[in-house]
Amino acid sequence: MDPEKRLNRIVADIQAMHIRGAGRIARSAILALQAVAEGSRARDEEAFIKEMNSASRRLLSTRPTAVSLANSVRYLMHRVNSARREGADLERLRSVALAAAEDFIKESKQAIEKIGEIGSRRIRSGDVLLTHCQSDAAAAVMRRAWIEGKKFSVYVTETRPRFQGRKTAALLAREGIPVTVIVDSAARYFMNEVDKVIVGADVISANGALVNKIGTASIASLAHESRTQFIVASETYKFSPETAIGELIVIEERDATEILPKSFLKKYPKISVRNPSFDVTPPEYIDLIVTEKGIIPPQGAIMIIHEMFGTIRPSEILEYQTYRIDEE
Ligand code: RI2
Repeated sequence: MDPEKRLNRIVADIQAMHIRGAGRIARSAILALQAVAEGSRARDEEAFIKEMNSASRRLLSTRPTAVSLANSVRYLMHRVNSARREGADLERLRSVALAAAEDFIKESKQAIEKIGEIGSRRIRSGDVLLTHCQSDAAAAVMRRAWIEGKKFSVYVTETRPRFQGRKTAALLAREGIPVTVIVDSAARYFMNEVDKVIVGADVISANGALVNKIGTASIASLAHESRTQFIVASETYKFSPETAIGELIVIEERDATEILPKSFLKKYPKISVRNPSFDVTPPEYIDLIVTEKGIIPPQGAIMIIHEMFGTIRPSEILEYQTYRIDEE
């Protein structure tokens, strides 16, 4: 497919949530940049970087909260920009971009495997789990534990308004795991039966707070109240470096029609709707974060951020932030 078309398609699919899940979004953005690098007709290095920057901006504007997306773009563009600073020519820049894309995709898939391996050690036979939304990282933990022969069952919330919980339920059921679907508001009703809550992450901030699908924070507070362990499964590229330099995470608000049908909204034009996609779970409610580098308490988030982004200059962190780029 023509690289421009490929980019447009991926941008549209991320926006419409045909491609969704923080990890998948990041990998798709990388595939789009890979297509742009491969098909670039730039005649010199500056034109190539300009083209890549412009594709990055389009991708970054799709889902404002997804730090995974910004970090994947940063990962690739940091390598391209560093090569340029070292004097790489056009063909070298292209090959650096392609190699970075390949590495990111390989490493992000390995990270999920590793999270499964590490996280499954925290699951015991007889456990009753509860999960919210759909997360590849959280699913990897449950799948791995099940394959290892642990017997447990899972409550899955529907996850309004887009019902990603149905997908999680189907996925776990296909593995043979006993699954019970509940409405989001039934979490309190069942929490006393639950031993562990396990969810994925869209963002982990520098203070260890979790930004995840709307409803996660209420579930975490219920878990806290009933002394139920709350586990987050997150690849380290969902950790937000900008929060370490004082920036706040932008919470995406989506269309009212995700909640109410168009006809209803038309009939009652005075009714307003708010539809934030994510909420923030404070670190006090989180027992542990399972990453591919090991298990950390939420207070360890800042160390991961320093380890990962210590080599990236603050200007590069800000360069690939959605709202700054949109301002141009
Ligand atoms: P993985 C999703 O966001 C959910 O909030 C989920 O917990 C998170 O991404 C992480 O997903 P959305 O794209 O990367 O449905 O673990 O808004 O698959």
